[in-house]
Amino acid sequence: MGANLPLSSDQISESNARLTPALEDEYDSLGRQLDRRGIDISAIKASVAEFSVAVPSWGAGRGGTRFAKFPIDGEPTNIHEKLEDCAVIHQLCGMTPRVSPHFPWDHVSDYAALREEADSLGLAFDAVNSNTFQDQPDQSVSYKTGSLSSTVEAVRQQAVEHNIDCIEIGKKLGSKALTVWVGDGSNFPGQQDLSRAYDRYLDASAHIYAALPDDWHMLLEHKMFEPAFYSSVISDWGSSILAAEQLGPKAKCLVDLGHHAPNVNIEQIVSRMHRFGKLGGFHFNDSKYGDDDLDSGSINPHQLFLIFNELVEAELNPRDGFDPAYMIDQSHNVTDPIESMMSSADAIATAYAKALLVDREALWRAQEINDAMMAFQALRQAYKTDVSPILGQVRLEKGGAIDMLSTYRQSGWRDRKARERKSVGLGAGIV
Ligand SMILES: [Mn+2]
Repeated sequence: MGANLPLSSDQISESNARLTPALEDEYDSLGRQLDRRGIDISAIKASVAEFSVAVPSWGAGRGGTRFAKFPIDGEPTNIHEKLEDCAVIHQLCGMTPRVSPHFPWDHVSDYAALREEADSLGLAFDAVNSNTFQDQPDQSVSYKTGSLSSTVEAVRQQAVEHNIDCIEIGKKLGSKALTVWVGDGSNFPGQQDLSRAYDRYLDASAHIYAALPDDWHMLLEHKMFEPAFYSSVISDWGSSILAAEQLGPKAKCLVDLGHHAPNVNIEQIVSRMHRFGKLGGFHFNDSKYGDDDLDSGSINPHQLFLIFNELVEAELNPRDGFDPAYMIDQSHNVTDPIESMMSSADAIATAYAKALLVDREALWRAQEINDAMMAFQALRQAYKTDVSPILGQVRLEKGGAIDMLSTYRQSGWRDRKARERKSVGLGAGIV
């Protein structure tokens, strides 16, 4: 842990002391229940303790929609304040040790100093994210025709150079991956030659790939629609995996849970990508209608569980290796982002813990003899189990808070920051 942790560890301990007797009672009871099912609770706890998920720097601020953004008092206004808030999240939940930065939003003049600053807060940096979906004041050509797939060569060149700049920044920050999402696409049938646009994307992306260090991954993030409303160049996992195949072994696919058509079987996409060694990472969030960027597990926790069921299968059967980059990617429009990210990390780790409880032998046996009901029950029994004592115990042992939200609110962090930080003022639209 870092030397400059934001919250008082005494205060966290005091809060935990009140809750520890009840937690011990519930943990012991769950332990006996799992023991009757042949599961060692301490092994599950150890796996959950190993689990981590990155948080996005931009998630520390209030999001918004294309209609409006309503900031909160004490919201972070720059990468330094965002890191502070991310450190609060990690200190309380113990499972978000990395921050994923975004450029140029998080630009600073001294990245070595920024890395030290993060380290002192107990944090490291995760994948760097490039931005070629909006124009910046100092750039020479506009992304209004797209970026990596633009028909304008100077635009493609600029987008390639920006991504290479992001790799260079990432090297200084200790990152090992570049996440590339492009908003490229079209709004009218006929506006764009669908094949040539993809060709241009592949050609430009190959230049970025060539600049990637050997131990890095290039994570390709697909998205069905928005900002393009007729066609997107990298619209689905098919376009993504074909591009990753063509680029080479360092290119992998990133699944953002909100970037699919409604009711798509995302867990099956996960399984397919892993089958071909192309599952590179996740952006966790939840949705009701489209790319809603709601809190993970808030709408469909069962889907999150089924996805983790596939991820645990992948862990057990790593094929060409299995090391996906997990990250939260949400827009917190009506909540304190710190509270949303702690609650989401908990929902994600809960889905993972439940997936670990699946009786794999029983599941595989039922699958082999085509016993659909018993195969389903193997999943259902795990899903029904309340694993919260395991998560609470993991947090307690890591120096985090058993009850994250009440400990956070008691700390008065946001009120204190409201007095210290300058106001972000009225903002328009999503960040
Ligand atoms: Mn995303």
